[in-house]
Amino acid sequence: MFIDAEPGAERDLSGYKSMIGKSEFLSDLRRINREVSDSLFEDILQTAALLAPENIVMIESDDRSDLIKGMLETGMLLELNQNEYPDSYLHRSNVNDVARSEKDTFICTTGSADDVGPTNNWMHTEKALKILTPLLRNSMNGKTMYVVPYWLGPKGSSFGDAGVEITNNAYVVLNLMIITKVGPEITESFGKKGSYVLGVHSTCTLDSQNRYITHFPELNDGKGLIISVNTDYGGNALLSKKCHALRIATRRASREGWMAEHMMLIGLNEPDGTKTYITGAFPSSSGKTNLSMIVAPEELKKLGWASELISDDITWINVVNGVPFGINPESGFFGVVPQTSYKTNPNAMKTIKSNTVFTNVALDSNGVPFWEGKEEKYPDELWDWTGKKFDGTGKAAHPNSRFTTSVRQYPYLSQDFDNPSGVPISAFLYGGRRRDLVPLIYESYSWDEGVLIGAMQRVETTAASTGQVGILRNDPMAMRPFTGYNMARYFDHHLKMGDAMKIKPRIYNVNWFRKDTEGKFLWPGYSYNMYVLRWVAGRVHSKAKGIETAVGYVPPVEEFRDVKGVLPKVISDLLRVDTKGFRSELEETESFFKTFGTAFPERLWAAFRKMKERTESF
Ligand code: SAT
Ligand code: MN
Repeated sequence: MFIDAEPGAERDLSGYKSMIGKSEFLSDLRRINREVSDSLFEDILQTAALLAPENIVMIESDDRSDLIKGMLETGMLLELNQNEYPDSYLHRSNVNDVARSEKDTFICTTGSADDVGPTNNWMHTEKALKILTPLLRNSMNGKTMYVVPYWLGPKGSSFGDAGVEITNNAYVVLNLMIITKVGPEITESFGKKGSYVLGVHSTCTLDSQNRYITHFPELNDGKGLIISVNTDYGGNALLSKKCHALRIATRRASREGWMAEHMMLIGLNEPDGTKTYITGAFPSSSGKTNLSMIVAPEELKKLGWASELISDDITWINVVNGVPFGINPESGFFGVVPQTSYKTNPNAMKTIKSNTVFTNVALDSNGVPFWEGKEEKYPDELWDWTGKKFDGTGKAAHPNSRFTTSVRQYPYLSQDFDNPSGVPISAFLYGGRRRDLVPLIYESYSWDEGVLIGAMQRVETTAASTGQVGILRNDPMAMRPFTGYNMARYFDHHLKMGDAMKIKPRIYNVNWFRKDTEGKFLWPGYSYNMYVLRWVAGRVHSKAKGIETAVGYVPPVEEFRDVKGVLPKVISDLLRVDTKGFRSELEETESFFKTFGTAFPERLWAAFRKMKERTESF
């Protein structure tokens, strides 16, 4: 077990034993894999001994109705207008707990800070457990302890993974029931996997001074243990998501030869029936979900261009016979609400019209949820995300307000979503919010330079994480907050994965967020990004031209000749590579890369020097 429940003290655990003993999931699991079932029984028992809950509830069905009923009774959920938003609810989180907290997020090992590198917080495992144990002890007194066994990935996929989250929080349970697979359908996959990541989450008192989101990749027999306390918010508390599917997964992936990435994944359909699978890594709240739900503009739709969704946030990539195949480990969205409208993202609007849990949005007098960007005007009467009457100052919905909805409600879900083998990926996009420098798109000259482009990403911070918004920071591959080990080794792993691929995805840098001198966006974005994807598909299938620049190939302006409403002059500005600007960008990047010391791969320095030389000769 991970922690000494009560050193020296003998507790009577028979009550807990009989509660756990009733679990059908455990008894079914026992038939498939006795060892895993016994070890899960023991983990639940020991966790209960430490947390001392009033009772234990196993989540072993995907029926959410009882849970929701209970949450409505306690006020944890408010029912929305059931005519407009059937089976949909609002949850208001604690006001001090509304976004991921990177400063409180730790990777803990028995080695040294070098294990996690300069972009992560590190703590020695023993020290962390010393801090956490007293916070956890008896923290579920009088509360229910929910146990949620979940499965990440398509059912039966050898690329999937099993996890168990133990939590006192029904909102966390409800979200897990949407964003992961739970219930009897997962028992077989779970048992066959033979191990699981264990997550323990306790609300405690929501004391922000004692908030910890800790990862122990070495514990739980090397499968990984996650402990999160004093927070109930999204990525801090839904441990399947960033904690398991990224931080724990990245480290395992580096050892086992696969990749866990903060990437959306779509299938692009061309008029001639060609399908091209494209991933895109963008920091939280930078348009990843919108891109994953893209609708072609009318002119392209008429011709037959369309997009289907596999993943909006996380993609796991395995190389099979030299070809990278991607799966979505998740089964639901936890997407940013503000600025979502029928204009910007009609598919999201359709998806969240029913069966949706909203977190921290505003509410009008008819019980209809509201957020900035939903409609032109504020409704006459509105209650803000904290439940106070909205007086027009500040934001009505929290900038990081979210929707949780099953992917099954998405109107254009790929038929390959459930394919246990995943889909073959042809292109990686890297991007983020950059008001200047980065052109609309360019293509790297090689895999290694593509890894460099990913590693070079400097983008503006967003409301998805606590702290200031709009600050430019290095966020390699949009993975700075989500890599569970030293990022220098993560870069090295990327380079090596390229070696394992016979057909390497082409790698692009994209930027939808360039602004003019008056601060207005130059590119309309959203559905217009389909023109950019069209060029990507053209490149993949050797149909589209590229013009050489210092940093890579850019599309000729003619590629965008049919774009309506954007002046050709603006397009050419958007595609211009500011060579001098990139030279200073590389200097900035160099100092960031140097923070990794000797762990930084020489091979990436070589790619860096090549690009730098080109910025001097172009
Ligand atoms: O809060 S989450 O980490 O789940 C969302 C995000 O920041 O991407
Ligand atoms: Mn994300």
